[in-house]
Amino acid sequence: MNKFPKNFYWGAAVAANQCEGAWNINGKSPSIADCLTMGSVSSPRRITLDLDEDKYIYPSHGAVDFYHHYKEDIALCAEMGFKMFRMSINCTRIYPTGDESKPNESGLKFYEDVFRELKKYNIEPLVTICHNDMPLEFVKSCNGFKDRKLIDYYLKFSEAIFKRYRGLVKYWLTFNEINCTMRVSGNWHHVGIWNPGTTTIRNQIDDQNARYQALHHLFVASAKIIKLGKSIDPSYQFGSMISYGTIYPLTCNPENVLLCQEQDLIMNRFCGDVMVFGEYPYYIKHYFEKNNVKLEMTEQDYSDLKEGTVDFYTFSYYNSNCVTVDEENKELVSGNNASGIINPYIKYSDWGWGIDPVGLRYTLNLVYDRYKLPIIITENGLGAVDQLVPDGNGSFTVEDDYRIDYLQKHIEQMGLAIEDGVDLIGYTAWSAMDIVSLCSGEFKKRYGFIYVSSDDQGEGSLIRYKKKSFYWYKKVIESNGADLA
Ligand code: BGP
Repeated sequence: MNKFPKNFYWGAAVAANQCEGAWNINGKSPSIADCLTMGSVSSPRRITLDLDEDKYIYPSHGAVDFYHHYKEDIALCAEMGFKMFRMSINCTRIYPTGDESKPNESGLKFYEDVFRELKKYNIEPLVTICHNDMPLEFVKSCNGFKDRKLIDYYLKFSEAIFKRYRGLVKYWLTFNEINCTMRVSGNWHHVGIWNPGTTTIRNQIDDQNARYQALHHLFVASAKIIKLGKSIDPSYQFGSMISYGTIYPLTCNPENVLLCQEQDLIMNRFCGDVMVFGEYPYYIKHYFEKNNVKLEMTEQDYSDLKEGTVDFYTFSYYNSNCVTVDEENKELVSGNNASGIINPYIKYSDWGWGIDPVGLRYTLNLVYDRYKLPIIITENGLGAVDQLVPDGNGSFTVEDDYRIDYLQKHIEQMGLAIEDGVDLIGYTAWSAMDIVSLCSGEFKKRYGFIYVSSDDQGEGSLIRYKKKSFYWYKKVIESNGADLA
């Protein structure tokens, strides 16, 4: 018997600033992503408030030029049999600096064309309203979401897209990986806060109170966007988007278990709790008190949060991590947005992220048990260096068995979670085609089913090639997850 439900949403994801390129044309202004330089594992991406294109490479500027290749890319996704395509809208194409009273028609038209193209192939878009983008202007004028006025900006932007894309889009996510704001690194990517002295993504100067205040503004914006969306089209469905950094206690020492529980609540559950239940949970009040965080919240905020809860729950899952109270035992490894202690039971990717498929089944059960909402896994995949080789038919391919292995094992665990009773309705792997890496800016950290010829110098023909995983995923989708071989 097939474990996956009949209308399961198989697909993959991208984000506007990581794939589109065309960073300054047709009215678009620079976003916070456009002033991040190329980096690597050893040299972090710089944040340059003033662009210096002679000195630095800015990977988002050209990216893989989805802006001009979207028809070709969507056709390839359709060939794999996609049912869903997760993408984001870059707000700096619509209200480029934030001050405009009318949306930029060229930006609106671009996404309309993309949605129409998806519709042609019966692919359902899943649209992230804000995926690490914001007019750079806002960082300079009001330090991003620290300022309440950004709530109105995102409402204005959302109203324009909700009205324009009625009938073309049904599923929306408000803010990508909103819980990353719980970490210092979230300052730039997630709330557009820059404090004097910050030079790179990895070493940001933090004003904790401002960051949490900004997060509160994100919650309120998200809730008001959901209310607004439903008033424009009651059939719109909204989801949360949580970066789930699954955590284990390194040993069964009760102190480790307690530490693990605390971190899981704060880092992984808090934001989901607010978005699903519409209120701040009990444990965060204590955490804020302990850390001397004082937030400004209005009565209206409380009712907005209550009235703008999500319809489904989504999360990204790449790796798991361990925690311990033992000071001696602290061999650190990285991971998506979080680091932890090395786990002797799992293997690690070339970028040091722990590969833990069983952790995905565990996480699915955790979140379903808590929220009882339909779930979509909106990101999951393996970043690796790929080698282009002749395919024997006059073109090129990548023999990416390591990626197939990663995805196959994760999908297997998804099937088991469905058997456990979890209401998993979709899976958008990261990523459809190779795109710019968020953490390092590299092109060589590739996730796609489709190889895109571009390199870390920002050079390349941008020709698309089908990897071995492309054909494999096509089979997975055709068989609705029954054939994973
Ligand atoms: C998530 C982001 C994505 C994506 C992914 C992989 O946190 O939502 O935008 O980039 O991580 O990370 P990276 O590209 O740094 O390997």
